[in-house]
Amino acid sequence: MKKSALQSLLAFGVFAATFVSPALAATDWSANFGGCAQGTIASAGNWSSSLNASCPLEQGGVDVKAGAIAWSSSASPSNAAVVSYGTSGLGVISSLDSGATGSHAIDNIGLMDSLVLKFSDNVSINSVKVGWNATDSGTSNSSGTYNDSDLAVLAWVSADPGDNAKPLDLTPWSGWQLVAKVPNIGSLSGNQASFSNGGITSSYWMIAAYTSGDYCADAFKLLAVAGTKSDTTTPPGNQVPEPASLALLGAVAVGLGLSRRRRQGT
Ligand SMILES: [Ca+2]
Ligand SMILES: [Ca+2]
Repeated sequence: MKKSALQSLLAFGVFAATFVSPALAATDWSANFGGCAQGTIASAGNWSSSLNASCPLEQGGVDVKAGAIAWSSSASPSNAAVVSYGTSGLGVISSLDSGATGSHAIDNIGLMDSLVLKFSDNVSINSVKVGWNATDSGTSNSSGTYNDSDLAVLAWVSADPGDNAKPLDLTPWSGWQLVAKVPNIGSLSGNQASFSNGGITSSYWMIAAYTSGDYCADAFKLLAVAGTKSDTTTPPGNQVPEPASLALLGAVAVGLGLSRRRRQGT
């Protein structure tokens, strides 16, 4: 069976950080998306045109903007938009979403949604917080029932794509690296998770509805991210200090998990 775009993407991930705890990690910047205005609809694959420039995100000297992307199980990108829900955070509406609760979150029923975060500096993300999730607020729509909120954090580790390029082009997927998987963030204290990130820094990060446990039916809205700022001036997508053996194991593990998901369906 053909892999979906996200599956292929995550299978190329060479590092999956160990989830640590819901406690706050040491940070020197944070961004809260609770005050963002609506984004605009981006045409398929052109995530950068959905970047929300009006978010009040100058915190800790790091500016960040959020863009949306969604794609189908056959790796076709969809039109998508960042949608703001106040203190619930940011969701993604894509072309197959109904607009119902859960559907207009970052979800993976129908299409697989993610937010791309574009930072003004090279940063490391070490914690995420959601303001709404399907674990706390289970809901159903015509496409299915959301029952948890598995989340993935990925970093762009390839060349700087620039303002108008697309780091989410369908090739090469290896430009993104899986940094952390957070199973069911809505079950954690404060709907928040902290994790080790292996020292990876980038100016492009992605927060995606992901798979573990039941491998499907995830929905959440991203309220905040935090982390550390790199002291270097290297372009986005740089160092990835990871032994090859661990990298291979991580890729295999992810691939096995995703194969299982495909067998179970979404
Ligand atoms: Ca959605
Ligand atoms: Ca799930």
